[in-house]
Amino acid sequence: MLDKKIYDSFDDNAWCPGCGNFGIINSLKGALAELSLKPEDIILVSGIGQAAKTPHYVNSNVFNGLHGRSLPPAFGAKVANKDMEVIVTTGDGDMYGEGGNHLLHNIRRNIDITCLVHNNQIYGLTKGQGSPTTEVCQVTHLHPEGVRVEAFNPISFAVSQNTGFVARSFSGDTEHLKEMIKLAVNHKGFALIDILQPCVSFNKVNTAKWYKDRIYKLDKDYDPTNIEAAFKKSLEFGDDGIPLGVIYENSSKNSFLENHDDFEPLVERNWDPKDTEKLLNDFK
Ligand SMILES: Cc1ncc(C[n+]2csc(CCOP(=O)(O)OP(=O)(O)O)c2C)c(N)n1
Ligand code: SF4
Repeated sequence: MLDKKIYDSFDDNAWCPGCGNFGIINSLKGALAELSLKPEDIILVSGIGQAAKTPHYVNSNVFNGLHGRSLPPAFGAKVANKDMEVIVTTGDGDMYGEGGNHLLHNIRRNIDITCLVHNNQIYGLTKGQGSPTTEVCQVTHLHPEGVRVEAFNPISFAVSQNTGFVARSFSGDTEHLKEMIKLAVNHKGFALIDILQPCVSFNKVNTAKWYKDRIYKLDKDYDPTNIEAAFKKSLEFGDDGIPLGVIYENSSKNSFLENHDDFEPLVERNWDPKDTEKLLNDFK
């Protein structure tokens, strides 16, 4: 166990007082310290947004890239340095909106990355437009008559894609979040944590109280390895409750790097380079 002060950075913090990002960064540093990961052993990668500023405030290796593009450099960092602990820490707009395509394909690849999505159900940095997770009918600056499209359900999506590790936590429960981050980092393969986070300045609906009134922790006898039960659980989000914990886990899948450890063919190659020549000639 390390002292979590070693992750403190000297950058001035630009977050609003009361922002849920403070709880998330606190849990992240606590998890890294308890996992004894030194600043040089980790890289935090993000896109653009308030959440995406997290790497600025952590003493570690950092890559802060373009909006929606946190996963491509994270993928590159992991492939280039297998021993590096790669953690993406970014917003719901960044990951589920602009970055959605990268999320889908990195889940498929099962690259060993921990993906922390600070889900405040709004675009914070650009001052409160609806994000992919804003609920239908919610009024925002950009939708004065209410959002007219259904919200994206990241947990259902991730379970449906057989993502290796899928969890939900809350920025206001830093102990729970710290434990979820430790499990996600230790998971071999792609791990997603959707972290509910109040945006005190621009989301006046999903406040800390709104979340606290609805969240509950999964029972000890809940089985996260049952994909059908997990999918059913993933549909719970609203006034009847919002489950927190590991919703789905499949540890039996090979990670991307295991599948590319050597370049032995996965199936016997029944093809000769000369065949290409023949094929091209056939087209003439
Ligand atoms: C390609 C591109 N489109 C749009 C923007 C403008 N933009 C910057 S941050 C942002 C939204 C960020 O929202 P989210 O990822 O939810 O993070 P938050 O600020 O709420 O933490 C947008 C739309 C941009 N920088 N680049
Ligand atoms: S605008 Fe919202 S998300 Fe951004 S720092 Fe302020 S409270 Fe946090």
